[in-house]
Amino acid sequence: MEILMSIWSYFATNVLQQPAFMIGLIVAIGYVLLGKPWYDVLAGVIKAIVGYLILTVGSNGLVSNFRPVLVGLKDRFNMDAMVIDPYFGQNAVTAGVEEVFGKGFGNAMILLLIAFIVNILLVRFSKYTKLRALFTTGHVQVQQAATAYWLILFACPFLLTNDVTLIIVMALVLGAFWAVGANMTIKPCQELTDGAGFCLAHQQNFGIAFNTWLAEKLFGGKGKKAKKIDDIELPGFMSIFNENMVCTSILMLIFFGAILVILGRDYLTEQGFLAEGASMVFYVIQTCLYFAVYLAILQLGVRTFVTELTASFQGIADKLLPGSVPGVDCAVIFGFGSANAVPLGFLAGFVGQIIAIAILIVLKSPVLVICGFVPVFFDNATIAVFANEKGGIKAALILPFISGLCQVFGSALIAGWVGLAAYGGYLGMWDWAVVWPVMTGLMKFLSYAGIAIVVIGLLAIPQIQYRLDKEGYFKMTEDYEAYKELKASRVK
Ligand code: ASC
Repeated sequence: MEILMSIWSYFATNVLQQPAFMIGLIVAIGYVLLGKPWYDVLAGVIKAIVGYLILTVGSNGLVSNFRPVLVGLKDRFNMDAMVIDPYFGQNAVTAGVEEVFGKGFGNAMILLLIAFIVNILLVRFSKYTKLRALFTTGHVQVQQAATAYWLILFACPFLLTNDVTLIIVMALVLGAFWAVGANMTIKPCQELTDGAGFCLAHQQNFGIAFNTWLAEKLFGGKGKKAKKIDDIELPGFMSIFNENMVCTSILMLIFFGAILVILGRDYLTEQGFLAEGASMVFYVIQTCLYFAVYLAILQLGVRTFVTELTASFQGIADKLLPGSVPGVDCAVIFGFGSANAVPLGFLAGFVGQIIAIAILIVLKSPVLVICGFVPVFFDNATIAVFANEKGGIKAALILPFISGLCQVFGSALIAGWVGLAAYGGYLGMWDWAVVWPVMTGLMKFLSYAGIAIVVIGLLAIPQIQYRLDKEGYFKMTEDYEAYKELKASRVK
Protein backbone atom coordinates (compact mmCIF):
# COMPACT_ATOMS: atom_id res chain seq x y z
CA MET A 1 0.00 0.00 0.00
CA GLU A 2 2.78 2.34 1.01
CA ILE A 3 4.65 1.69 -2.23
CA LEU A 4 1.47 2.38 -4.22
CA MET A 5 0.95 5.62 -2.34
CA SER A 6 4.46 6.80 -3.03
CA ILE A 7 4.19 5.91 -6.73
CA TRP A 8 0.92 7.81 -6.86
CA SER A 9 2.32 10.81 -5.08
CA TYR A 10 5.34 10.86 -7.42
CA PHE A 11 3.05 10.70 -10.45
CA ALA A 12 0.67 13.31 -9.04
CA THR A 13 3.37 15.83 -8.23
CA ASN A 14 5.42 15.43 -11.37
CA VAL A 15 2.90 14.64 -14.09
CA LEU A 16 -0.71 15.09 -13.09
CA GLN A 17 -0.20 18.52 -11.60
CA GLN A 18 2.23 19.67 -14.29
CA PRO A 19 0.19 20.30 -17.43
CA ALA A 20 3.28 20.23 -19.68
CA PHE A 21 4.13 16.64 -18.71
CA MET A 22 0.49 15.65 -18.56
CA ILE A 23 0.06 16.86 -22.14
CA GLY A 24 3.32 15.06 -23.09
CA LEU A 25 1.93 11.84 -21.62
CA ILE A 26 -1.36 12.26 -23.46
CA VAL A 27 0.45 12.90 -26.75
CA ALA A 28 2.61 9.80 -26.20
CA ILE A 29 -0.39 7.60 -25.48
CA GLY A 30 -2.32 9.08 -28.41
CA TYR A 31 0.44 8.56 -30.98
CA VAL A 32 1.20 5.05 -29.70
CA LEU A 33 -2.49 4.17 -30.08
CA LEU A 34 -2.39 5.57 -33.61
CA GLY A 35 0.50 3.19 -34.32
CA LYS A 36 3.02 5.92 -35.19
CA PRO A 37 6.72 4.94 -35.41
CA TRP A 38 8.72 5.59 -32.23
CA TYR A 39 10.59 8.59 -33.66
CA ASP A 40 7.33 10.35 -34.55
CA VAL A 41 6.05 9.67 -31.04
CA LEU A 42 9.24 11.09 -29.57
CA ALA A 43 9.18 14.17 -31.79
CA GLY A 44 5.52 14.79 -31.01
CA VAL A 45 6.05 14.44 -27.26
CA ILE A 46 9.00 16.83 -27.33
CA LYS A 47 7.11 19.45 -29.32
CA ALA A 48 4.11 19.14 -27.04
CA ILE A 49 6.15 19.50 -23.85
CA VAL A 50 8.36 22.29 -25.18
CA GLY A 51 5.34 24.11 -26.62
CA TYR A 52 3.52 23.89 -23.34
CA LEU A 53 6.59 25.03 -21.41
CA ILE A 54 6.82 28.04 -23.74
CA LEU A 55 3.18 28.80 -23.01
CA THR A 56 4.00 28.56 -19.30
CA VAL A 57 6.90 30.98 -19.68
CA GLY A 58 4.43 33.44 -21.20
CA SER A 59 1.67 33.00 -18.67
CA ASN A 60 3.99 32.78 -15.64
CA GLY A 61 5.77 35.86 -16.91
CA LEU A 62 2.51 37.74 -17.01
CA VAL A 63 1.54 36.49 -13.58
CA SER A 64 4.86 37.17 -11.88
CA ASN A 65 5.36 40.54 -13.53
CA PHE A 66 1.94 41.99 -12.84
CA ARG A 67 0.56 40.24 -9.79
CA PRO A 68 2.84 41.95 -7.26
CA VAL A 69 1.86 45.28 -8.74
CA LEU A 70 -1.82 44.77 -8.03
CA VAL A 71 -1.20 43.24 -4.63
CA GLY A 72 1.03 46.23 -3.93
CA LEU A 73 -2.03 48.44 -3.87
CA LYS A 74 -3.14 46.62 -0.74
CA ASP A 75 0.16 47.22 1.12
CA ARG A 76 0.59 50.71 -0.16
CA PHE A 77 -2.78 51.85 1.16
CA ASN A 78 -2.74 49.65 4.25
CA MET A 79 -5.96 47.95 3.35
CA ASP A 80 -7.11 44.91 5.21
CA ALA A 81 -8.43 43.10 2.20
CA MET A 82 -8.41 39.68 0.65
CA VAL A 83 -6.90 39.12 -2.75
CA ILE A 84 -8.94 37.31 -5.39
CA ASP A 85 -6.39 35.12 -7.10
CA PRO A 86 -6.08 31.34 -7.47
CA TYR A 87 -2.68 31.22 -5.75
CA PHE A 88 -3.84 33.34 -2.82
CA GLY A 89 -6.97 31.19 -2.69
CA GLN A 90 -4.90 28.05 -2.45
CA ASN A 91 -2.70 29.57 0.26
CA ALA A 92 -5.78 30.60 2.22
CA VAL A 93 -7.09 27.02 2.17
CA THR A 94 -3.70 25.61 3.19
CA ALA A 95 -3.44 28.11 6.02
CA GLY A 96 -6.92 27.57 7.41
CA VAL A 97 -8.21 24.11 6.63
CA GLU A 98 -6.55 22.39 9.59
CA GLU A 99 -7.61 25.07 12.04
CA VAL A 100 -11.21 25.33 10.83
CA PHE A 101 -12.08 21.77 9.88
CA GLY A 102 -9.29 19.70 11.48
CA LYS A 103 -8.31 18.31 8.07
CA GLY A 104 -4.97 18.50 6.27
CA PHE A 105 -4.39 19.90 2.80
CA GLY A 106 -3.25 16.45 1.60
CA ASN A 107 -6.89 15.34 1.53
CA ALA A 108 -7.61 17.89 -1.15
CA MET A 109 -5.05 16.16 -3.37
CA ILE A 110 -6.76 12.79 -2.90
CA LEU A 111 -9.95 14.59 -3.89
CA LEU A 112 -8.17 15.79 -7.04
CA LEU A 113 -7.29 12.23 -8.09
CA ILE A 114 -10.73 10.78 -7.47
CA ALA A 115 -12.53 13.71 -9.11
CA PHE A 116 -10.26 13.28 -12.14
CA ILE A 117 -11.22 9.60 -12.28
CA VAL A 118 -14.89 10.66 -12.14
CA ASN A 119 -14.18 13.00 -15.08
CA ILE A 120 -12.57 10.15 -17.07
CA LEU A 121 -15.45 7.77 -16.32
CA LEU A 122 -18.08 10.33 -17.28
CA VAL A 123 -16.32 10.80 -20.62
CA ARG A 124 -15.78 7.03 -21.07
CA PHE A 125 -19.54 6.59 -20.89
CA SER A 126 -20.30 9.52 -23.13
CA LYS A 127 -22.93 7.47 -24.92
CA TYR A 128 -25.07 7.94 -21.82
CA THR A 129 -23.59 11.02 -20.15
CA LYS A 130 -23.07 13.03 -23.39
CA LEU A 131 -19.85 14.34 -21.84
CA ARG A 132 -16.83 14.66 -24.10
CA ALA A 133 -14.24 16.81 -22.32
CA LEU A 134 -11.21 15.76 -20.33
CA PHE A 135 -9.44 18.19 -18.00
CA THR A 136 -5.66 18.30 -18.53
CA THR A 137 -4.79 21.45 -16.60
CA GLY A 138 -3.40 20.03 -13.37
CA HIS A 139 -2.24 23.24 -11.70
CA VAL A 140 -5.75 24.62 -12.01
CA GLN A 141 -7.21 21.36 -10.71
CA VAL A 142 -5.05 21.65 -7.57
CA GLN A 143 -6.42 25.13 -6.89
CA GLN A 144 -9.98 24.03 -7.55
CA ALA A 145 -9.73 20.84 -5.49
CA ALA A 146 -8.45 22.90 -2.54
CA THR A 147 -11.24 25.46 -2.76
CA ALA A 148 -13.96 22.86 -3.42
CA TYR A 149 -12.71 20.93 -0.38
CA TRP A 150 -13.26 23.96 1.81
CA LEU A 151 -16.61 24.98 0.29
CA ILE A 152 -18.12 21.50 0.52
CA LEU A 153 -16.88 20.96 4.09
CA PHE A 154 -18.42 24.28 5.02
CA ALA A 155 -21.72 23.40 3.32
CA CYS A 156 -21.93 19.80 4.53
CA PRO A 157 -20.19 19.46 7.92
CA PHE A 158 -22.26 16.32 8.52
CA LEU A 159 -19.99 14.56 6.00
CA LEU A 160 -17.05 14.90 8.37
CA THR A 161 -18.17 11.83 10.31
CA ASN A 162 -17.12 9.48 7.52
CA ASP A 163 -13.99 10.08 5.44
CA VAL A 164 -14.99 7.74 2.63
CA THR A 165 -18.45 9.24 2.04
CA LEU A 166 -16.89 12.67 2.32
CA ILE A 167 -14.39 12.10 -0.47
CA ILE A 168 -16.88 10.29 -2.70
CA VAL A 169 -19.49 13.03 -2.42
CA MET A 170 -16.88 15.71 -3.05
CA ALA A 171 -15.39 13.87 -6.02
CA LEU A 172 -18.82 13.44 -7.60
CA VAL A 173 -19.54 17.14 -7.30
CA LEU A 174 -16.11 18.28 -8.50
CA GLY A 175 -15.70 15.62 -11.20
CA ALA A 176 -19.13 16.43 -12.63
CA PHE A 177 -18.34 20.14 -12.45
CA TRP A 178 -15.10 19.59 -14.42
CA ALA A 179 -16.60 17.36 -17.07
CA VAL A 180 -19.71 19.49 -17.56
CA GLY A 181 -17.96 22.87 -17.53
CA ALA A 182 -15.25 21.91 -20.02
CA ASN A 183 -17.86 20.17 -22.18
CA MET A 184 -19.78 23.43 -22.44
CA THR A 185 -16.79 25.15 -24.01
CA ILE A 186 -16.56 22.66 -26.88
CA LYS A 187 -19.01 24.42 -29.18
CA PRO A 188 -17.61 27.93 -28.61
CA CYS A 189 -14.04 26.64 -29.10
CA GLN A 190 -14.79 24.60 -32.21
CA GLU A 191 -16.58 27.54 -33.78
CA LEU A 192 -13.88 30.04 -32.88
CA THR A 193 -10.97 27.86 -34.03
CA ASP A 194 -12.73 26.34 -37.03
CA GLY A 195 -12.57 22.86 -35.59
CA ALA A 196 -9.10 22.78 -34.00
CA GLY A 197 -10.28 19.92 -31.78
CA PHE A 198 -9.74 21.15 -28.23
CA CYS A 199 -11.84 22.79 -25.57
CA LEU A 200 -10.95 24.77 -22.47
CA ALA A 201 -10.60 23.29 -19.02
CA HIS A 202 -9.91 26.26 -16.82
CA GLN A 203 -11.67 28.40 -14.25
CA GLN A 204 -14.27 30.21 -16.36
CA ASN A 205 -15.82 27.37 -18.36
CA PHE A 206 -19.38 28.22 -17.39
CA GLY A 207 -18.51 31.87 -17.86
CA ILE A 208 -17.40 31.21 -21.44
CA ALA A 209 -20.54 29.28 -22.32
CA PHE A 210 -22.80 31.86 -20.70
CA ASN A 211 -21.06 34.92 -22.13
CA THR A 212 -20.75 33.44 -25.62
CA TRP A 213 -24.48 32.78 -25.53
CA LEU A 214 -25.22 36.28 -24.22
CA ALA A 215 -22.94 37.85 -26.84
CA GLU A 216 -24.84 36.14 -29.61
CA LYS A 217 -28.28 36.84 -28.13
CA LEU A 218 -27.74 40.46 -27.09
CA PHE A 219 -25.12 41.72 -29.51
CA GLY A 220 -25.20 39.25 -32.37
CA GLY A 221 -27.18 41.58 -34.62
CA LYS A 222 -30.17 40.19 -36.47
CA GLY A 223 -29.41 39.88 -40.15
CA LYS A 224 -26.45 42.23 -40.22
CA LYS A 225 -23.29 41.02 -38.56
CA ALA A 226 -22.00 42.69 -35.40
CA LYS A 227 -18.83 44.71 -35.95
CA LYS A 228 -15.88 42.74 -34.67
CA ILE A 229 -12.70 44.25 -33.28
CA ASP A 230 -10.68 43.40 -36.38
CA ASP A 231 -13.35 44.87 -38.70
CA ILE A 232 -12.82 48.31 -37.31
CA GLU A 233 -10.65 50.44 -39.56
CA LEU A 234 -9.12 53.02 -37.30
CA PRO A 235 -8.43 56.37 -38.96
CA GLY A 236 -5.07 58.18 -39.11
CA PHE A 237 -2.56 57.55 -36.35
CA MET A 238 -5.10 55.37 -34.53
CA SER A 239 -4.53 52.70 -37.15
CA ILE A 240 -1.38 51.67 -35.27
CA PHE A 241 -3.75 50.12 -32.72
CA ASN A 242 -4.72 47.54 -35.33
CA GLU A 243 -1.44 45.87 -34.64
CA ASN A 244 -1.67 43.70 -31.56
CA MET A 245 1.80 44.29 -30.18
CA VAL A 246 1.40 48.05 -30.45
CA CYS A 247 -2.13 48.04 -29.08
CA THR A 248 -1.19 45.94 -26.06
CA SER A 249 1.90 48.00 -25.30
CA ILE A 250 0.15 51.36 -25.47
CA LEU A 251 -2.88 50.28 -23.47
CA MET A 252 -0.71 48.74 -20.78
CA LEU A 253 1.52 51.75 -20.65
CA ILE A 254 -1.47 53.96 -19.95
CA PHE A 255 -3.25 51.75 -17.42
CA PHE A 256 -0.51 49.79 -15.71
CA GLY A 257 1.78 52.77 -15.99
CA ALA A 258 -0.77 54.75 -13.98
CA ILE A 259 -0.85 52.10 -11.26
CA LEU A 260 2.93 51.97 -11.04
CA VAL A 261 3.02 55.76 -10.68
CA ILE A 262 0.36 55.58 -7.95
CA LEU A 263 2.42 52.98 -6.08
CA GLY A 264 5.25 55.44 -6.31
CA ARG A 265 8.99 55.26 -6.55
CA ASP A 266 9.57 54.80 -2.82
CA TYR A 267 7.30 51.81 -2.53
CA LEU A 268 8.72 50.17 -5.65
CA THR A 269 12.29 50.59 -4.46
CA GLU A 270 11.42 49.39 -0.97
CA GLN A 271 9.87 46.21 -2.39
CA GLY A 272 12.87 45.58 -4.60
CA PHE A 273 11.04 46.10 -7.90
CA LEU A 274 13.07 49.12 -8.85
CA ALA A 275 16.82 49.29 -8.28
CA GLU A 276 18.09 52.14 -6.12
CA GLY A 277 18.79 55.15 -8.34
CA ALA A 278 17.35 53.57 -11.51
CA SER A 279 15.16 55.60 -13.83
CA MET A 280 11.49 55.37 -12.91
CA VAL A 281 10.38 56.36 -16.41
CA PHE A 282 12.24 53.54 -18.10
CA TYR A 283 11.24 51.09 -15.39
CA VAL A 284 7.57 51.86 -16.10
CA ILE A 285 8.05 51.61 -19.86
CA GLN A 286 9.89 48.32 -19.63
CA THR A 287 7.50 46.71 -17.19
CA CYS A 288 4.48 47.63 -19.29
CA LEU A 289 6.03 46.54 -22.59
CA TYR A 290 6.79 43.16 -21.05
CA PHE A 291 3.09 42.54 -21.28
CA ALA A 292 3.34 42.40 -25.07
CA VAL A 293 6.50 40.29 -24.80
CA TYR A 294 4.86 37.61 -22.66
CA LEU A 295 1.75 37.56 -24.82
CA ALA A 296 3.88 36.95 -27.90
CA ILE A 297 5.71 34.10 -26.14
CA LEU A 298 2.44 32.63 -25.03
CA GLN A 299 1.07 32.59 -28.56
CA LEU A 300 4.20 30.89 -29.86
CA GLY A 301 3.78 28.17 -27.23
CA VAL A 302 0.17 27.64 -28.25
CA ARG A 303 1.11 27.23 -31.89
CA THR A 304 3.81 24.72 -30.99
CA PHE A 305 1.80 22.28 -28.92
CA VAL A 306 -1.82 22.53 -30.06
CA THR A 307 -1.36 20.69 -33.36
CA GLU A 308 0.52 17.84 -31.66
CA LEU A 309 -2.06 17.54 -28.93
CA THR A 310 -5.08 17.49 -31.19
CA ALA A 311 -3.49 15.21 -33.81
CA SER A 312 -2.41 12.64 -31.22
CA PHE A 313 -5.65 12.88 -29.25
CA GLN A 314 -7.31 11.20 -32.19
CA GLY A 315 -5.74 7.97 -30.93
CA ILE A 316 -7.31 8.41 -27.50
CA ALA A 317 -10.65 9.46 -28.97
CA ASP A 318 -10.68 6.42 -31.30
CA LYS A 319 -9.50 3.77 -28.89
CA LEU A 320 -9.88 4.74 -25.24
CA LEU A 321 -12.40 7.52 -24.81
CA PRO A 322 -14.64 7.62 -27.88
CA GLY A 323 -15.67 11.09 -28.98
CA SER A 324 -13.57 12.88 -26.36
CA VAL A 325 -11.64 16.17 -26.63
CA PRO A 326 -8.79 17.51 -24.50
CA GLY A 327 -9.55 20.49 -22.28
CA VAL A 328 -6.61 22.92 -22.09
CA ASP A 329 -5.53 26.18 -20.42
CA CYS A 330 -7.63 29.24 -21.29
CA ALA A 331 -4.51 31.04 -22.57
CA VAL A 332 -4.56 28.71 -25.58
CA ILE A 333 -7.48 30.69 -26.96
CA PHE A 334 -5.25 33.80 -27.16
CA GLY A 335 -3.65 32.14 -30.18
CA PHE A 336 -6.99 32.26 -32.00
CA GLY A 337 -9.69 34.87 -32.63
CA SER A 338 -8.89 38.56 -32.39
CA ALA A 339 -5.58 39.25 -30.64
CA ASN A 340 -6.73 42.71 -29.62
CA ALA A 341 -9.68 41.26 -27.74
CA VAL A 342 -7.10 40.17 -25.14
CA PRO A 343 -5.96 43.61 -23.84
CA LEU A 344 -9.40 45.14 -24.38
CA GLY A 345 -11.19 42.42 -22.40
CA PHE A 346 -8.62 42.70 -19.65
CA LEU A 347 -9.09 46.45 -19.33
CA ALA A 348 -12.89 46.26 -19.45
CA GLY A 349 -12.81 43.64 -16.68
CA PHE A 350 -10.34 45.74 -14.70
CA VAL A 351 -12.64 48.77 -14.83
CA GLY A 352 -15.53 46.52 -13.70
CA GLN A 353 -13.48 45.20 -10.77
CA ILE A 354 -12.33 48.67 -9.69
CA ILE A 355 -15.92 49.98 -9.72
CA ALA A 356 -17.10 46.96 -7.75
CA ILE A 357 -14.32 47.46 -5.18
CA ALA A 358 -15.24 51.15 -4.84
CA ILE A 359 -18.84 50.13 -4.19
CA LEU A 360 -17.71 47.67 -1.49
CA ILE A 361 -15.72 50.46 0.15
CA VAL A 362 -18.61 52.94 -0.01
CA LEU A 363 -21.06 50.38 1.37
CA LYS A 364 -18.57 49.59 4.17
CA SER A 365 -18.59 45.92 3.26
CA PRO A 366 -17.06 43.72 5.97
CA VAL A 367 -15.02 42.03 3.24
CA LEU A 368 -12.82 44.16 1.02
CA VAL A 369 -11.32 42.81 -2.15
CA ILE A 370 -8.11 43.50 -4.06
CA CYS A 371 -7.97 42.63 -7.76
CA GLY A 372 -5.84 39.64 -8.47
CA PHE A 373 -4.08 39.59 -11.79
CA VAL A 374 -5.09 36.06 -12.79
CA PRO A 375 -8.89 36.56 -12.66
CA VAL A 376 -8.83 40.07 -14.01
CA PHE A 377 -6.63 39.16 -16.96
CA PHE A 378 -7.14 35.50 -17.86
CA ASP A 379 -10.91 35.37 -17.26
CA ASN A 380 -11.83 38.62 -18.90
CA ALA A 381 -9.47 38.39 -21.87
CA THR A 382 -10.81 34.90 -22.55
CA ILE A 383 -14.42 36.02 -22.29
CA ALA A 384 -13.65 38.94 -24.62
CA VAL A 385 -12.17 36.68 -27.31
CA PHE A 386 -15.36 34.59 -27.38
CA ALA A 387 -17.70 37.57 -26.99
CA ASN A 388 -16.05 39.40 -29.88
CA GLU A 389 -16.51 36.39 -32.12
CA LYS A 390 -20.26 36.25 -31.55
CA GLY A 391 -21.22 39.80 -30.66
CA GLY A 392 -18.44 42.07 -31.88
CA ILE A 393 -16.59 44.80 -30.06
CA LYS A 394 -19.53 45.93 -27.93
CA ALA A 395 -19.89 42.46 -26.48
CA ALA A 396 -16.11 42.23 -26.05
CA LEU A 397 -16.15 45.32 -23.84
CA ILE A 398 -19.47 45.11 -22.00
CA LEU A 399 -19.45 41.42 -21.05
CA PRO A 400 -15.95 41.42 -19.49
CA PHE A 401 -16.91 44.61 -17.65
CA ILE A 402 -19.92 42.83 -16.12
CA SER A 403 -17.71 39.83 -15.45
CA GLY A 404 -15.37 42.10 -13.46
CA LEU A 405 -18.30 43.16 -11.27
CA CYS A 406 -19.36 39.54 -10.77
CA GLN A 407 -15.85 38.43 -9.82
CA VAL A 408 -15.59 40.99 -7.02
CA PHE A 409 -19.14 40.85 -5.65
CA GLY A 410 -19.42 37.07 -5.95
CA SER A 411 -16.05 36.45 -4.32
CA ALA A 412 -16.66 38.93 -1.49
CA LEU A 413 -19.96 37.24 -0.75
CA ILE A 414 -18.80 33.64 -0.79
CA ALA A 415 -15.39 34.14 0.80
CA GLY A 416 -16.88 36.24 3.61
CA TRP A 417 -19.59 33.67 4.21
CA VAL A 418 -17.45 30.52 4.24
CA GLY A 419 -14.63 32.13 6.22
CA LEU A 420 -11.89 32.07 3.57
CA ALA A 421 -11.67 35.88 3.51
CA ALA A 422 -10.15 35.76 6.99
CA TYR A 423 -7.19 33.85 5.53
CA GLY A 424 -6.49 36.49 2.94
CA GLY A 425 -7.57 35.06 -0.37
CA TYR A 426 -10.14 33.42 -2.56
CA LEU A 427 -9.85 31.75 -5.97
CA GLY A 428 -11.94 34.52 -7.54
CA MET A 429 -12.25 33.27 -11.11
CA TRP A 430 -15.64 33.56 -12.86
CA ASP A 431 -16.99 30.06 -12.17
CA TRP A 432 -15.86 30.29 -8.56
CA ALA A 433 -17.40 33.72 -8.05
CA VAL A 434 -20.70 32.96 -9.75
CA VAL A 435 -21.43 29.22 -10.03
CA TRP A 436 -19.90 27.91 -6.79
CA PRO A 437 -21.72 30.37 -4.51
CA VAL A 438 -25.00 28.99 -5.89
CA MET A 439 -23.86 25.36 -5.55
CA THR A 440 -22.53 25.98 -2.03
CA GLY A 441 -25.80 27.66 -1.03
CA LEU A 442 -27.87 24.74 -2.32
CA MET A 443 -25.74 22.22 -0.42
CA LYS A 444 -25.68 24.30 2.77
CA PHE A 445 -29.43 24.87 2.95
CA LEU A 446 -30.73 21.58 1.58
CA SER A 447 -27.94 19.21 2.75
CA TYR A 448 -28.22 15.80 1.02
CA ALA A 449 -31.05 17.02 -1.20
CA GLY A 450 -28.87 19.99 -2.15
CA ILE A 451 -25.96 17.71 -3.08
CA ALA A 452 -28.34 15.65 -5.23
CA ILE A 453 -29.72 18.77 -6.92
CA VAL A 454 -26.20 20.01 -7.68
CA VAL A 455 -24.96 16.72 -9.16
CA ILE A 456 -28.15 15.95 -11.10
CA GLY A 457 -28.45 19.57 -12.23
CA LEU A 458 -24.87 19.51 -13.56
CA LEU A 459 -25.32 16.19 -15.33
CA ALA A 460 -28.59 17.39 -16.88
CA ILE A 461 -26.79 20.19 -18.77
CA PRO A 462 -25.12 17.97 -21.43
CA GLN A 463 -28.36 16.04 -21.81
CA ILE A 464 -30.18 19.27 -22.64
CA GLN A 465 -27.37 20.38 -24.98
CA TYR A 466 -27.57 17.04 -26.76
CA ARG A 467 -31.34 17.14 -27.12
CA LEU A 468 -31.20 20.62 -28.59
CA ASP A 469 -28.97 19.40 -31.42
CA LYS A 470 -28.96 15.61 -31.67
CA GLU A 471 -27.53 15.55 -35.15
CA GLY A 472 -24.74 18.06 -34.64
CA TYR A 473 -23.72 17.36 -31.02
CA PHE A 474 -21.17 14.60 -31.61
CA LYS A 475 -20.51 15.59 -35.20
CA MET A 476 -19.00 18.86 -34.04
CA THR A 477 -16.08 17.01 -32.43
CA GLU A 478 -15.87 13.95 -34.65
CA ASP A 479 -16.09 15.57 -38.08
CA TYR A 480 -16.07 19.35 -38.02
CA GLU A 481 -16.38 19.78 -41.79
CA ALA A 482 -19.55 17.70 -41.80
CA TYR A 483 -20.82 19.75 -38.86
CA LYS A 484 -20.23 22.95 -40.82
CA GLU A 485 -22.17 21.59 -43.77
CA LEU A 486 -24.99 20.61 -41.47
CA LYS A 487 -25.05 24.11 -40.01
CA ALA A 488 -24.98 25.70 -43.46
CA SER A 489 -27.83 23.51 -44.66
CA ARG A 490 -29.91 24.68 -41.70
CA VAL A 491 -29.44 28.34 -42.53
CA LYS A 492 -30.77 27.88 -46.05
C1 ASC B 1 -4.80 30.27 -13.57
C2 ASC B 1 -3.61 29.90 -12.94
C3 ASC B 1 -2.60 30.33 -13.73
C4 ASC B 1 -3.12 30.96 -14.91
C5 ASC B 1 -2.69 30.26 -16.15
C6 ASC B 1 -3.17 30.98 -17.35
O1 ASC B 1 -5.91 30.05 -13.14
O2 ASC B 1 -3.48 29.31 -11.80
O3 ASC B 1 -1.32 30.22 -13.49
O4 ASC B 1 -4.54 30.90 -14.75
O5 ASC B 1 -3.20 28.95 -16.15
O6 ASC B 1 -2.46 30.55 -18.47
